[in-house]
Amino acid sequence: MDAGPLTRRENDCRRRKFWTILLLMLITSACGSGTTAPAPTAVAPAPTPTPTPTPPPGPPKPLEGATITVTAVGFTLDTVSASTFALKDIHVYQGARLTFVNADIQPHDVLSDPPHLHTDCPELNTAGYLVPGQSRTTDPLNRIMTCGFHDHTHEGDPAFSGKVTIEAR
Ligand SMILES: [Cu+2]
Repeated sequence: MDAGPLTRRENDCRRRKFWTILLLMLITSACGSGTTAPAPTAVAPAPTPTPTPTPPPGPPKPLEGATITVTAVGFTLDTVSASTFALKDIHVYQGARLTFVNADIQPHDVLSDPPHLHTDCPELNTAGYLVPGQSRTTDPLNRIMTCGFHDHTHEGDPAFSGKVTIEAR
């Protein structure tokens, strides 16, 4: 092969080739940039702050005792206990006692359920018969159970009944 200086013809050929290639490159790059959509920037999702779990309100603490007043229209739980519990769902700690006060002008007879039998919670029967103005405290409620109580002089009247659940400490 002749390694000497290129002929004019060869030179022209090279120049044409060069410009052709350059033109093709420009076209492809133009096409490329025209059709290629910019790659979507991957947006890192903002870290979701872990919500601090609100502890569910636990059951209210059982009472150390409660006072129930008997009036002409029914039983009333003392206001402090009533702020936490309903008369029909009193919760006390094991060993607690209930105090019954007869604020009526009639006698009342506080006894354990079941009506007529009064056998479920003999501890409650200590309250028993109360003349007007009299009050009495039950024996300690030591058994883990639910005790219903009622006024025997108003047997079957829901206003003269209640329930206490004894819980372990
Ligand atoms: Cu009874």
